[in-house]
Amino acid sequence: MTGELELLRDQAEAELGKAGSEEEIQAIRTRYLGRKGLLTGLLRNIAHVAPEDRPGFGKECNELKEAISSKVDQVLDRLVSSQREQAILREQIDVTLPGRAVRQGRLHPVTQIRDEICRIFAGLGFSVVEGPEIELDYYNFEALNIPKDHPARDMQDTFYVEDNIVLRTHTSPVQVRIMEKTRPPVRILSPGRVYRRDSDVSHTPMFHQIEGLLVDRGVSFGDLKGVLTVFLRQMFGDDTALRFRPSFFPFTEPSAEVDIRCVMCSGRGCRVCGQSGWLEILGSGMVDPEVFKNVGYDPEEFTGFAFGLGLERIAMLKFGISDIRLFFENDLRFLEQF
Ligand code: 2NL
Repeated sequence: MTGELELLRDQAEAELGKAGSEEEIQAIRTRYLGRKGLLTGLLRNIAHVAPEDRPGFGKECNELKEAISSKVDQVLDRLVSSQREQAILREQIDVTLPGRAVRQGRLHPVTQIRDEICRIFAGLGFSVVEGPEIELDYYNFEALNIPKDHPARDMQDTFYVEDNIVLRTHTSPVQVRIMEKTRPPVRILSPGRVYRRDSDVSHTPMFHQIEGLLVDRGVSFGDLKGVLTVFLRQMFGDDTALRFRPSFFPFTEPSAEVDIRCVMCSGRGCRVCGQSGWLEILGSGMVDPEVFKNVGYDPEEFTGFAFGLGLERIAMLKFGISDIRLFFENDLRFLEQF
């Protein structure tokens, strides 16, 4: 190797030995091997070399080029892997640190009760239906045999949107709409929000209701008692005592309210059941023939029963809650208990 080439090699190796960054190493590659680099410059001077020495000179130049190039690669590799090693040390993760807890959500107690009731009635062949919360006076009252001057309209203080438009006071209008559209047999359950102008420890202006309706040929009060008994025993336990009490609703005749033995005191008498030993759970009855006429069913051909219950009331009894307003405050300390 000529002295000039040896000098170039030693110089390149010395510079690479001192290079501390990727940029410096790349700069060395360019300075020696680039198009305008030192080695390329030497090769361009081949004209000044004696003709017989040219093949040897060219070969040596190429060998040096290879040597510097692989040295640059080697130094670069070493730098990259040592940087990587340092990064790994720097970014070490402490796997013993406690993790961040994921807060688990849960269903609102009223939703839990709704789902449970829907599940029980699904097992009895009922399907769930829904309808508008803003309702025509006709579907909320008129079709249900509650005329304009009927005292029931005072019993249920109603939110009026416009003259003939109300916030529904029960979910019965959903069932009226279904009956208008379909022929019996009908077996439906209508859960949903209802609205009444009322507010104290046991009333909120919005609450949740479920109503049920079964219509077919030959449906009797015995069917009403059978279906509601199966439902209440599944809901409150197999040995729950029940009683059916005569009552009145404009849309059913005869009508009955259903009580269960008090879940708090087992009938001995307490504050929750007003010392009676019984809790009123739902209202029910045989659908009034007037309602059937309004939806185009022949009351001589079809009979049926209907019932309605308030979900917050059931949830209060089931979970032992004394103030209905707690359901709507969204206080997690309350909601996380269910
Ligand atoms: C209660 C009482 C009741 C009904 C709701 C009903 C629906 C149609 C026809 C006839 Cl479409 N009746 N529903 C019947 C009896 C009682 O609810 O205390 N609810 C909280």
